[in-house]
Amino acid sequence: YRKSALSVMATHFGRVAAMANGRVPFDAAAIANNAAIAESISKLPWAGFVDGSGVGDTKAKPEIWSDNAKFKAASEKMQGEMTKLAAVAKGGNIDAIKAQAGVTGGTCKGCHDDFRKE
Ligand code: ASC
Repeated sequence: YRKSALSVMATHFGRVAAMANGRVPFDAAAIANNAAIAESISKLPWAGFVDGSGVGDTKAKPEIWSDNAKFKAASEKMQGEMTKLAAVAKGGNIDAIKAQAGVTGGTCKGCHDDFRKE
């Protein structure tokens, strides 16, 4: 469940990032739609990090459970920045979207650096 939710979120955030980076032509409606979906999905993965589920085919590091307050804080930071991205995306200002997409992507990376195995 958590892998699926993170994968769907990454797909929709990736569509925003691709337009913010200029790899895909800017489309205001598509960027707002994808950012809104990424924001919704950002709330979902966390219920999947059940105690004892850090075994088997997973990149989840044990620190998710041993330092759970830090993990929770990192996940909440990302959700907050995803909410800001959805709001900015609605506004349609490409420079503001670019800036916020960078901040939001940084919160994805920050959590991966600490809590995801290579
Ligand atoms: C993505 C994605 C991530 C983040 C990260 C940002 O599109 O799937 O995990 O952005 O690469 O640094």
